[in-house]
Amino acid sequence: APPASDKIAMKRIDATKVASSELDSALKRPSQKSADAIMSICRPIIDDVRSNGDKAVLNYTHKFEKATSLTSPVLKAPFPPSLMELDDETIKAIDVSFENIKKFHSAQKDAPLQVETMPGVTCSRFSRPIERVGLYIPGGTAVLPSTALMLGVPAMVAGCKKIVFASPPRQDGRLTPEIVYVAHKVGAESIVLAGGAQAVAAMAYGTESVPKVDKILGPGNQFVTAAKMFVSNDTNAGVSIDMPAGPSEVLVIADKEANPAFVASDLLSQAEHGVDSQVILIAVDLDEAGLRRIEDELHEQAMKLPRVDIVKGAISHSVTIQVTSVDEAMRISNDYAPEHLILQMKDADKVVDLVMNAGSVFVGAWTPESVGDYSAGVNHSLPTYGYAKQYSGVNLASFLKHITSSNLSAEGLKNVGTAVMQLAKVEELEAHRRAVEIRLDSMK
Ligand code: HSO
Ligand code: ZN
Repeated sequence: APPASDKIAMKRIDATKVASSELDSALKRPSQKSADAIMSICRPIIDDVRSNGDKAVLNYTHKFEKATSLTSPVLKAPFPPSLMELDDETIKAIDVSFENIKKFHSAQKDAPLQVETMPGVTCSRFSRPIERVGLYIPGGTAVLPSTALMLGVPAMVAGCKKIVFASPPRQDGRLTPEIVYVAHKVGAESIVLAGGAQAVAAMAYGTESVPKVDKILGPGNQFVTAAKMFVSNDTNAGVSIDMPAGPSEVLVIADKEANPAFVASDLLSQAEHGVDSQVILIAVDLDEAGLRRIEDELHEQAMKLPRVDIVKGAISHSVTIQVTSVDEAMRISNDYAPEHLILQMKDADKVVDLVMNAGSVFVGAWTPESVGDYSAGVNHSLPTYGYAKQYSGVNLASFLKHITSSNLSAEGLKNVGTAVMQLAKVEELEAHRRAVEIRLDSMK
């Protein structure tokens, strides 16, 4: 075994022995930079893009991405094949994932519904696509064409008329070809070659060449998140967003039956995302030897990873919590509301019934989170930072509006009119009352 000091290890907390406040503080997400500080950087960028359009966007891309050869901030479809040259294995992998994501999201279509609430009073609901959507694909330490799939495919399935991608280009001014290929497959009309607040502002307000969109979706760093929050609060922009995004996280619940190597591999696959990622292991009824096996695996596997330095950062604010029952594990998990919840335990599928708050659940030994990150069909754009308590992950409905309609017959108006007139009277809204009365009188 390596000397204790060099070991990549999560701290341990025995939930049966500590005060609940100690448990709470161990489960705190790593704190974010203050929103004010971030906003004071974003605000001038947003204003600049609003007033100076393409020129401002291009300037920021030259400055932040060092892509100084770029002469236009937008790549319009049809995208040249030379920008999406890929090897066969990658094309196959994207195609398989595309089909699975498409299948699962197509199945989320809900049929229009119609209910007669009283004889002659018909209420309906139907959905329509959001017309123009802007999909942000982060750059940074890892390129994520999978995120392009997770946002682009549901937008396509929903029938959004205008799909705009935005992603920061590489220094040579190009995007990673996988992203262009996905944009092509989902029928995107253009790709904004920019990142950060400048990309968000361009899509929110539109520029000479960037189309204004109605909703902006996709994860990003704190600048992207702050800019999304800002534009969604600006009534001049008339744009909505998917959800606030924070660093990625996973919570694994493992019992004695779990394979320690599998458990460690899942913790690490999330830890390698970023130094601010957080991974939590809840060990149900594991003895010292059982905990050790997972910890040794974690260290050994981590040391072999190319991103071991990032892993070390994430592990430094991660924790193992020892509990004695599945109920206790689920209580803690529901309270934490993890973005990803992995159940590696006996009868894992039955435990799913106890899940109240989580972005996406991975059930049993053969379901690593990676399958959901890429290819199974579920979406990987999920609520982080405890927002799984009130938000759903990206899904087909994220790209739709539900519209209701009512259609009454004369008989229907007779049936419901009395209630309407009485409530209008209570609210002292006489015109409302008369709109019914005038019709009832006309029937006499
Ligand atoms: N686990 C990430 C998604 C991702 N993983 C993209 C790999 N590529 C956040 O859900
Ligand atoms: Zn991942």
